[in-house]
Amino acid sequence: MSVASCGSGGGSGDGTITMGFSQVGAESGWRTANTKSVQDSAKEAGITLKFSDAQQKQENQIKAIRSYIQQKVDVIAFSPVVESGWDTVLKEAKDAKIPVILTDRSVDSKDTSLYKTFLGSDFVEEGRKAGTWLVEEYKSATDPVNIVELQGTTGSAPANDRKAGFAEIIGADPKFKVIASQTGDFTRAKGKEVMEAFLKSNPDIDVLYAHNDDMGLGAIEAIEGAGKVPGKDIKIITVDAVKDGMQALADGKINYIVECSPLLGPQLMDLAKKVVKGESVEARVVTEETTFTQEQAKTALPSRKY
Ligand code: GYE
Repeated sequence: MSVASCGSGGGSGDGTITMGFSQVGAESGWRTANTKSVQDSAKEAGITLKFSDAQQKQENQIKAIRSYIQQKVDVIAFSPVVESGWDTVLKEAKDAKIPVILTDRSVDSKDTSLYKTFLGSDFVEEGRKAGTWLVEEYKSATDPVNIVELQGTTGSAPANDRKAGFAEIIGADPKFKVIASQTGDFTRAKGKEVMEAFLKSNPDIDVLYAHNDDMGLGAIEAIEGAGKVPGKDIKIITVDAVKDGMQALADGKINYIVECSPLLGPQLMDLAKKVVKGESVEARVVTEETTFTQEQAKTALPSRKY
């Protein structure tokens, strides 16, 4: 990658802010909407955006961040594909005096001075919301409830936290049994493939909990392929609430969706302007989110932006 910068403090040198952004990939509808939000908001905010797609690989993100450091961008923002293993590269950014903003996903670094703020959802809470709906839905059931879980990308914050929040809530009642739990990497194709395997080895699945809509949508194909009715024979809970997910919810194929907003761009640009100016910002900025039943999805769909 070429190094193009001039002026002190890096960036363009004319007062325009340059942001280096390392995106996870293009694995899901959520991610596509998130990328668009970041790109559109940078334009609106007059921020020059250097954007790279890591194709769900941490090593690509580390390379991108190093290149942004070399190019002396004014601020680095990234959505860490996994939680661990960031200390070295974040230390390099800190030593180069380039502020870092975590967006969407967090890191597990003990040294929180390595980044300025973390903007994104509360994934544990999302998992709790999914669990709470399930407990309510099955409140009068006395038989065991057999659940299969499609996890997000292994080691990612949303996979870890959505699993933990859900387990915390359903763990209070032993009738809820997670009989299989595996990663579907947040993609439709993997969601379908893993659900096919689940269906083969488990004849009696009551519920699917998928950590995102895309995996849930892939799983619906697998369920239909096995001659079962999604939303009826197997109840489905997902997270995100992207348009395709909401359509499946309105159509009765998904039963409940916990919203996770990808529209982080505007807040990210505001935070970037502040940290570049040296202003202090909140260490944690949590996105506001809701949940959708099938009826609510029908109402919300026409005005859904992503
Ligand atoms: O839920 C999933 C995406 O990090 C919140 O990543 C994000 C997750 C989102 O691939 O669809």
